[in-house]
Amino acid sequence: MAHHCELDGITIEAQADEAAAVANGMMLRGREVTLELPFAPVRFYRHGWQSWSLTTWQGTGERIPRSKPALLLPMQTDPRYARDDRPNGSWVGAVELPDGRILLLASIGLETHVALEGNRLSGWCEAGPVKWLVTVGTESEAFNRYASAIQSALGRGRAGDPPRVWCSWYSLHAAIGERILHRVIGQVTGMPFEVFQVDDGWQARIGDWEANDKFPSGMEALAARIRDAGFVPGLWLAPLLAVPSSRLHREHPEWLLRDGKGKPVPAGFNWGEPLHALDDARPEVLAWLASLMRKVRAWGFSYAKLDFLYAGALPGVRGNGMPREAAYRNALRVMREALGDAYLLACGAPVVPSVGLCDALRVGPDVAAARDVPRDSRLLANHATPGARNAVRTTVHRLWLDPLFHVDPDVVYFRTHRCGMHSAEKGLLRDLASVCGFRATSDIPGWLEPQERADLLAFLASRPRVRRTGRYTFAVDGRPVDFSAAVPLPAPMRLAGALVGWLAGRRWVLRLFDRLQRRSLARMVQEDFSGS
Ligand code: 9PG
Repeated sequence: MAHHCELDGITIEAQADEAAAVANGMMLRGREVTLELPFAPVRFYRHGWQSWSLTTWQGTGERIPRSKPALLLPMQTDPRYARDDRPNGSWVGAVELPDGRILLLASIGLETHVALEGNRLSGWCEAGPVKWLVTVGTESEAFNRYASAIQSALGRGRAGDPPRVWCSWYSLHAAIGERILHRVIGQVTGMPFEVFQVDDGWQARIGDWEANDKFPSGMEALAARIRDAGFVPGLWLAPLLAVPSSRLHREHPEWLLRDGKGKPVPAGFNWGEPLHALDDARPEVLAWLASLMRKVRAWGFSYAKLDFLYAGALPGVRGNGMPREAAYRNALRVMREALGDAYLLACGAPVVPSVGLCDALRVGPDVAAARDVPRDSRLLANHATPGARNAVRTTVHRLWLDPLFHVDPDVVYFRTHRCGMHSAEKGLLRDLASVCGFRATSDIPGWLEPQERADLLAFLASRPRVRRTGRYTFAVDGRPVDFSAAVPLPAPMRLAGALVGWLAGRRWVLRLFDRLQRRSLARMVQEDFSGS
């Protein structure tokens, strides 16, 4: 049905089942809604599906190159829209009008997507009709209104300051073991962290969440050691994934999410193996997830970093026909409840479906000890993989989510040892962490020079006053900070990219890469932790 609307002096022709004026905008209802604007917008706000997905303002005529290879796409974005070349995004789309104001179209519901074609902004839902907010204002007004609307519908995470976290990933990666962690715990003891978080590398397999043989004393003993040192024990898991080599995969093939042909839905490739997703609409899977979370609590961990959560919302055939994001949200709720009062950080997570069920959400790709990895960004057009520039770009476009959960920009670096970033780049990550108010690092104290250690301690203790002065600029305790250099996408290298893209799509290449990476990490850890 057509509705003729006036919004802040702009005449919009809207198609929707219903339309009603609300404070500061309009509420539409429908499975599909379209807004015909009286002029061509200048820029489109593209909101990525999950934590790592590219989120940025783009030119309305700008075509973002498709990322390669297809095998890795499910880890980067919603695979259903990965081939949609229009400016498009998940749940929310906004346009910048010629006069600088922002017009935002966003669903108060799940399973939705927004795209721009010429002057027409459209939104649709994969499930039934939903409510849509249309609002015009400054950038912060428009996004704040959307954040409060989602908060009213879905709730929010716990209030108060986020904990300060020491996380094992960005120094030791999967080369952790209890001997090394005990030494790191010794070094971190007395430093002002609330949480010591054990990341990827403790588990037998992705899917088999038991200690591997590098943790002969078991997870309960590790948690006790962390608690004795004065920290809240934190643990990483990817509970919605299973790799083919896992016992879970072998013993419960019926738990895997499958496509219309009965094949497991591809969920990416990592750890040298294809990733498969669990069918989170199955009651047995939900019961297993709850008992896994209770087990982690019983071990003594009360901070859970639940990762690769997008797997639970991939398109597939769910037995009860439940829409994919609703199924994911229900699984997250089950895990949330089983975790009791533990702190829940969602990572690799579909953003809006996680609201109200997590305390923190990673809002960008991983940082890394390098500003940019040209292989990924320029050859593969992949802006969702580890690298400081990718992390800053997406995070700075997601700060409006702050009222809904603790906004996690990932860790910061102070070290020079085993870090390829210049001090200005490390400084930018620290400033972003200050803007987010989330403080975490993986720097091993023994790797730090005295000045670096002093800077880390000062950073952990600091509570700077942050004022936003522009889209990408801030005053942090009065000092101007500008993130705009991280925003432009690096120029693609198409020809070489085609070759590297082909190679990166071969499983044997990915397996080889994984093996080489593991070997060099093991060597590094051996060098750094031999002797004493
Ligand atoms: C552990 C890590 C850390 C990290 C998480 C997640 O291939 N990929 O695209 C890819 C992206 C992110 C990623 C790993 C692989 O990192 O964000 O903090 O916990 O898993 O494996």
